[in-house]
Amino acid sequence: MTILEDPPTPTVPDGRAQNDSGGALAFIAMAGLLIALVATVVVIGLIGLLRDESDGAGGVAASVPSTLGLTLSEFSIDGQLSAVPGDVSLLVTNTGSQQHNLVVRETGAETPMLDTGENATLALGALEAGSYELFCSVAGHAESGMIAPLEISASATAGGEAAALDSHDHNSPDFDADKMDQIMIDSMAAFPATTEGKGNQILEPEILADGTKKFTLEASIIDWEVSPGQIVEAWAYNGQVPGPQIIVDVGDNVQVELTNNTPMGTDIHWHGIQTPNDMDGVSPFTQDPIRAGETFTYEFVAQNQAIGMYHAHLHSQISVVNGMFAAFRIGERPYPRGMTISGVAIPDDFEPDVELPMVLNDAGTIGLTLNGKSFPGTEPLVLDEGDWVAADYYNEGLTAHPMHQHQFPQLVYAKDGIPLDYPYWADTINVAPGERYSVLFQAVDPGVWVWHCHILTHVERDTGMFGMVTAVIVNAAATTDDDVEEEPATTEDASAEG
Ligand SMILES: [Cu+2]
Repeated sequence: MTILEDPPTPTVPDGRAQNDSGGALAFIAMAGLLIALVATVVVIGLIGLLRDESDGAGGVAASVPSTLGLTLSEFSIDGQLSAVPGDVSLLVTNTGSQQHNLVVRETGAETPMLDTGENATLALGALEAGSYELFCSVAGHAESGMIAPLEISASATAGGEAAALDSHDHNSPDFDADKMDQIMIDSMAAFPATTEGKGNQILEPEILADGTKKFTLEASIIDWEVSPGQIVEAWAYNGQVPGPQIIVDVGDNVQVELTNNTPMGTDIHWHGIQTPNDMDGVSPFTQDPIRAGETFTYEFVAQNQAIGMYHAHLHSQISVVNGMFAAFRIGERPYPRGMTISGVAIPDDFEPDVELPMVLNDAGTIGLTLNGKSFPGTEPLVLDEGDWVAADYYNEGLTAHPMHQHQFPQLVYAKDGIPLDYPYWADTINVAPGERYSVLFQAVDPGVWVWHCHILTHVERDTGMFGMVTAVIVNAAATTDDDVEEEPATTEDASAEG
């Protein structure tokens, strides 16, 4: 990930026709005349530029080659986004953790798909003054923010929008540490922020005459507020991201009626749930696609305890990453009751105080999120000192996320819903796409404790903190007798400290 030095400073164009060997006097005279002529034109041109900073209506615009350094990451395009008219090349580096490319909409030029750390040079040839649109063509990435204007204008300077890139270069004249500190601090102070919409709501079934639990789902495209003011087109079940939680008991007869109001065919795969083959939701093999406007009912017996998910299978690279995913649980979680793990005994009658699904995503219109929200829109977990939490991680994204908890070790007792014979404690748990990890932790210390993905570009960018971060806010237990009525710290008190 190299950072470009400043692009070439604009210089006046060379006179083209001066390459003669020039022996004869007459020729020297001619050349002198020519130089004078070119100089005059250049001076006139410069005056024109000074008078009219826009496009230089005359047409004698400076024409110099520029190489612009750009970086691709989840989900932004940063770097030098302005240049003077002339030959423009882009040195594009993928500093993210997923594949990206860069396309110039107006010219159609595009880099190959770049893996993490790869770069490519995209020669665009001569660009006239104007605004060009750069974007990543991976499905959903432009919608998530990987879109940026490239401004070609005679008044462009080497600086311009280059601040983002220069911010990493301590030697750059544009490096402004105080400003960078302030941007980060301001972005963190915005937490927790309220947003419209909440996912993971528990879906109540209709109980049919024979005891079957019938759940009704509608898939549709909705406006979803990922973080304050950032509203995206989500593909959602029942208008929420993640979709509603379905919880049934072992042995239940389950029906799920899905009406597809998205524009494309769909189906539902019950990930980690055992079903008859024709209920596996893999069209066209196990069923016909549920076309736009159609309804299909899945029916199966909930055979085994499971901590699973449900999501679309057909067009999953669009619909799932854009929001069509949710948690599905059968029976009780397999708590390690009566076990002693690294010296910590879990009581025979253990019950958690709080249960929490933690659904991870990183792609599509939803982007880097916890439970469908990006910091500061992520919901803090507010606890009382001593509370036990049962959290289930579900990764519905495209890359792994090492989920790190400050202060409280997490007891991993089930992987993909399957109870572990040897549960273990860890402060960081790497959750790959499709995986589920079920953990317990106890909030033994008051304070605001950060809980986040430890891929640092999933939580911070030059514009501040974002993405896969939330906090565990632990209110101190009242130190006086039980009959003291209301002394616990409020959420605001606690979050103000952070
Ligand atoms: Cu991550």
